[in-house]
Amino acid sequence: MKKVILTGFEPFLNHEANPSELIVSALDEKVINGLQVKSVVLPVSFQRAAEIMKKLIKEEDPAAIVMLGLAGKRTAISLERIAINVMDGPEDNDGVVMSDQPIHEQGPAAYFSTLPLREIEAGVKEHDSHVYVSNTAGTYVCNALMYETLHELKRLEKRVPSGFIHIPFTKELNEANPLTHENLYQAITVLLQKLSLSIQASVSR
Ligand code: PCA
Repeated sequence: MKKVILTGFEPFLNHEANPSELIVSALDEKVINGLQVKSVVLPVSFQRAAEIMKKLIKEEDPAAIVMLGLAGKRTAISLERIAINVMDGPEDNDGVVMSDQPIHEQGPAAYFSTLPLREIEAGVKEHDSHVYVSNTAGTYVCNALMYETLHELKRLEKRVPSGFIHIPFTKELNEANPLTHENLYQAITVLLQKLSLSIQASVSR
C-alpha cells in the first residue's frame, strides 16, 4: 500500500503542548483512500528534524509527505506555498540559535510546496472556512524542515507531493481560537483524502 509520511513536532519554547503532535498521533496507521499514514513526531531541532526526515525518505519510500507544525499566532490552517533558504529565530530544543543563516549555502533561494494546495484548500473549505494558502512558513524550524525535505527530494529526483501545513492552537489549548482538535483532525483527514485522489489521478494520466 502507498504510504504518506505525516510529521508533527514536539512542544517548544514555553508551549505546554503542540497540537501538531496530537493530530499526527491520532492519525497514525489510519488508511485514508488507500493511503497508509505513517506518523512521526519530530524534535524541534534544526539539525535533528532534517536528519530524521532524510532517513524516513530513504527507509519508507513514501508516496507523499505532509508536515505539520504549530503557528501559535495564527487562527487558521495555513497551507504553506514556499520554504526559504534562511534560518533565523529563537533557540531550538537543542539550545541552538540561528541568525540569518542559509540552510544550504549553495541551495536555491526557495522551494515551492508540491502539494495540490488549491484542491486541498477547496476540500477543507467545504467543511470549514479557516484555511488559506500562506506565503510564508517563517524562518524557524518548520520552514527549515520544509526546505530540507524538498531539497532532499530534488537531490534524489523523487517526485512525490510534499509540503508543510501550519496549524493553530486548538480551542482546547487556547480558548480564543476557533478550531477544536476534532475540527483539525477532520481537516487533515480531508487533506489526506484530496492528496490520495490527486496521487491516483496522476498515476492514471
Ligand atoms: N512550529 C515551529 C517549530 C515547531 C512547530 O510546531 C515553527 O513554526 O517553525
